[in-house]
Amino acid sequence: MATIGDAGWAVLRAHGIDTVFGNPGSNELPFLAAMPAGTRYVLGLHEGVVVGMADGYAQATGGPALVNLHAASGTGNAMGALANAVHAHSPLVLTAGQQVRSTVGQDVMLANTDAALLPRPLVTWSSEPADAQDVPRSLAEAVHTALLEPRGPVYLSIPYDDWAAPAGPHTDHLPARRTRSAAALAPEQLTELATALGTAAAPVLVLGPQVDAAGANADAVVLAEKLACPVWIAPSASRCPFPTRHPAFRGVLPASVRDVNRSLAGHDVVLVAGAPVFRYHQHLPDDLLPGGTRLLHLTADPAEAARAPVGEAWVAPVGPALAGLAAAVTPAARPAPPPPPPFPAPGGADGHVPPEQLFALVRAAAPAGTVHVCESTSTVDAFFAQADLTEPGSYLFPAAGGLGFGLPAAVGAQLAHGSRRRVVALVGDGSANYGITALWSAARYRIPVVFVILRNGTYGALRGFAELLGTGETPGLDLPGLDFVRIAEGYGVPAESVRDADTLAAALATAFGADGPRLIEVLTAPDAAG
Ligand code: TZD
Ligand code: CA
Repeated sequence: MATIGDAGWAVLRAHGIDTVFGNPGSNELPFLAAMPAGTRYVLGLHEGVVVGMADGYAQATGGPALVNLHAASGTGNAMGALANAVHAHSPLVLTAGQQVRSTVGQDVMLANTDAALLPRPLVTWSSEPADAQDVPRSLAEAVHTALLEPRGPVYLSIPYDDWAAPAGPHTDHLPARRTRSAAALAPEQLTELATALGTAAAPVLVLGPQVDAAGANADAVVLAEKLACPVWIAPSASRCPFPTRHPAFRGVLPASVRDVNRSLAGHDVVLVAGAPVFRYHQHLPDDLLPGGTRLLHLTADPAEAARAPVGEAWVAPVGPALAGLAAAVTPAARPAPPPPPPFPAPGGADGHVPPEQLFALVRAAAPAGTVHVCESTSTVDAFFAQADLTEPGSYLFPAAGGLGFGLPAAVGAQLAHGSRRRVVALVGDGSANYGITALWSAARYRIPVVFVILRNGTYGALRGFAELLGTGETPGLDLPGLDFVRIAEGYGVPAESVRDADTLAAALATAFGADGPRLIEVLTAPDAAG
């Protein structure tokens, strides 16, 4: 007789789910025992890493990723990483084991009373089936909800005695069910937007992560070329939606009201596509937009549209909308922007490798199509000054700014891409610690990520903020005495430390040529070793 385990897994496998990212406890063992042959279990040693790996995997494949957590404590450990996945609109299906159904009310050890409440308000859908027989349908609902626009993580708590229970009637229909997001711009809406852009004197595009997630980067190029207009990446970029060496590319918009206003000066029409308006960070008040500027906002996320403080919004999947706009706009009579100057020659130094020089060396060493998972918070501008990113999916950054994404997401993305694309993780010596156990998973499963740790001995970005906020020298900003070579070797990843450009170039060549993970610690500031 079919069990809940058989019926539940039939649903998951029907959606192409053949990988589980997890960290198990007693509540989860019956779920794991029900895993069908051919399913891969990727063990992460901390739940932040488990969710970070799944997030990188889902962003690399575009499909759902299944996570299995241990009750309340496992879910709690996962919350920071979950915030990133929410803002990345990653279709993660989080499951957590629950104690035996009949005992939860007594709050026995490892029961999670009110389990569905715990991950809210981060997830938009969270549930614990009211009966074992509803588990397969609930799993289907979880997958559909995660995948329907605007996409995002969902959570399901499942009592462990459910898995071996007999499946009820009506489970046969579940695996074949599909739900589709079908909304699109109406023809007259497309015309309205195309006319506003086509008749603008000086339009500008501001593109966000949804464009890259939809693989609409080439449509954005056509639109920018027809409009002969500049293109920015929206503030607090978590993906790269536009080729960074295209003549129209201007970089990442700075993340303050004042600097957005200044950067958009002189433009009468701004199209923000696939991003919030705006994901500000530094609080520098000013007018939201230059006087007289009209802002058009295109997003797949109704909440993003509703909460924006300015602009007119259209809610639709951005991929087809950009393709439609690219086809519909009248080409402008303006001259196209000139080609970009050659990459600036980054300065070198004695005894350390400044970040911009490091990024130039990575560009020279990385094979075409390399995915850059970045989490080095004070060096974002230096990275984009040296970046040559063309293919969709070439750049990932924690979408909610929650550190601990970089190392695990790189492992998840490399697992998804296999031998088709290489992944390099460019991670600060602060950020690395929040997801450090991802190194073990990379070693354990021979996932050939090139890990580069930028060691400046400090929380550099916070030093920048200390200047902005005038808080002076505060405790908790320095990180002396970290040795990433010994840490990496302890987790099973071969590593070396470098402090000059030639040695770094050689180390990168070796790492990109390896068939397993490698870690390179780079001293990026004079006093980095502390
Ligand atoms: N904890 C978590 C989970 N997320 C955070 N964003 C922070 C703390 C605060 N934080 C930042 O926002 S940036 C930063 C911290 C601690 C410094 C990161 O240091 P790093 O990079 O070494 O990775 P830089 O280039 O030295 O800033
Ligand atoms: Ca640092």
